[in-house]
Amino acid sequence: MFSNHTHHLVFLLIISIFSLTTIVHSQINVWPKPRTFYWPKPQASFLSPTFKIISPIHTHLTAAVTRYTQLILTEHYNPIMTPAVSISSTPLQTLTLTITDLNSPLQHGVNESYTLTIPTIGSSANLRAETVWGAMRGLETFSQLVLSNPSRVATGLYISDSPIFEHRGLTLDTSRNYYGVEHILRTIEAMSFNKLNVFHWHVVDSHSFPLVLPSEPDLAGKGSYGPSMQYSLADVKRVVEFGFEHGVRVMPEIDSPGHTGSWAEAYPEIVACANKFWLPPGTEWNDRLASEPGTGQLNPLNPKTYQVLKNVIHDVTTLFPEGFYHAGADEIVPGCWKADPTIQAFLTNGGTLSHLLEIFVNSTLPYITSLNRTVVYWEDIMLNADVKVDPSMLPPENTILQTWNDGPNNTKRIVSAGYRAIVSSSDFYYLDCGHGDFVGNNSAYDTLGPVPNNGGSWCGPFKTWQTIYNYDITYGLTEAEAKLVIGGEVALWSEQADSTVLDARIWPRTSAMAETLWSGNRDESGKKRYAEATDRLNEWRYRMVSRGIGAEPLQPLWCVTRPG
Ligand code: CP6
Repeated sequence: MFSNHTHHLVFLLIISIFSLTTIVHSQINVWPKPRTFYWPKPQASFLSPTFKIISPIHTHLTAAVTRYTQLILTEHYNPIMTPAVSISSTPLQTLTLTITDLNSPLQHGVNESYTLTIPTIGSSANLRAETVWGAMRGLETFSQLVLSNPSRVATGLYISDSPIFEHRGLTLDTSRNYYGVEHILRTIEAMSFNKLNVFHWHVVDSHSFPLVLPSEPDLAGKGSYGPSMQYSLADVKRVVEFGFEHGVRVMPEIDSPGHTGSWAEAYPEIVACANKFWLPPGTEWNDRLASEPGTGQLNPLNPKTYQVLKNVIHDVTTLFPEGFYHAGADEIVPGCWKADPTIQAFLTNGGTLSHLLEIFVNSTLPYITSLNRTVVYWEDIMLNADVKVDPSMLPPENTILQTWNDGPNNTKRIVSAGYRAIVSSSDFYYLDCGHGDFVGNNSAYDTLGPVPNNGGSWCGPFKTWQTIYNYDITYGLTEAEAKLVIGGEVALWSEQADSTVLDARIWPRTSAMAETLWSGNRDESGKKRYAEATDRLNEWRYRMVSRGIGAEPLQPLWCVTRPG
């Protein structure tokens, strides 16, 4: 028979012939959809009960292989719309992994491509990847090609796959409400099902400081919601290691100088407007940023601020090997800084709020980069009208800006200034609107007059999966500008979420972004692949549920059980 290599070439040849004419394939129930695949006829083989994955030894890959072998042999998932497949007589015995470079670390830009060949004849399939991280993506695809009762796997299939965007993430806020570690792990697992690769852990904020740090034990000791609502060193290790085993980087965010009210429990002297009930003069309860209980902002003029913050940065970079460090810097409230007497003196002597932020950045950014980290800031640091730093202080080679306001426009402003951007436009990618849209500009409330604060986030209208799916994160950019968009992140802010609603708030809407960033949202003719995606996402939601993820339904069962 053919060698593996010849097999590969034969498939490539077939693919190139077909791509000259038209791509022929059957509907494939994989999410996110592979970039290119060739499956001319819906065929399948039984999966041998002794099916094995043959793979080189590697700490993290071996864990993934064990996990996927178990999943493939025990998952009981039958598609709603069972494809009519013809079955060949030879059961599939093995999937063989070939990896070019076992040593590539999991970091931004690592090669995640893979090819998967499952022949019609023969008992072995092949998965080839540059790196173990690409192999993990391929294992996930293979697992989605398995149907159960009895176990069958799609055959006569060739897939060549790689992501469009390198950074595909989810922000989770664990400060407003606490999440047990098991919920974080389940979320990371579900991310890997969806080929997402960055868990952005917005771990601390004004409401609580759950992260235990050895050099600054009082921050969590006094600033968390209590001893049972902290992340210990062992917890963090577990999350980071679990991330590696799933090909998901864990990027920590220590938001500062804003959003630091909880730091005042341990260090009131370094936090401006630290009073929990402080409000900027003239502000209504409803108008506060992110429904903060008095936001609390680090005082850039107090040397003690940097003593504490440098200890924090040191510990966090020790705990998290990830090459990106998110330093926050969003939503600085001018009135909060102005409430502090030392800052008042600085301002009357000709200083500005932007100078204050520049002092803060100059005293922290070089330290973070000296620890070999690329720094991510929220867009505010450059785009905020009142408080921003001069871009000359933000070296483009090690500063990335994450958007959240006014998606297309702000992305353009960032990349046209030469910065790499992560797109998290709140109009498309904010998941946190659970119950009660904020009242500010919602006309449905107008007849009711002012509505009391709902205790939650300024979440705007609920984002449907279609809203998320259809968003093009490089919209309106030139080709050169688009290259600086490294990817996107959805965000779950947790004013109105905790573990009781976590899965349903995130899934399957986040799957929509996952596909758009992996393989796009358009078919071969350039049209949005909306109808096709609806059925496939519906299937994918059921498969996620069968894997223990509480993803919410997209439609009534009636739609698929009574077609036509
Ligand atoms: N917390 C922090 C928040 C938000 C941000 N940062 C936020 C702002 C507006 C909306 C949702 C969330 N709650 N630290 C902004 C990046 Cl609509």
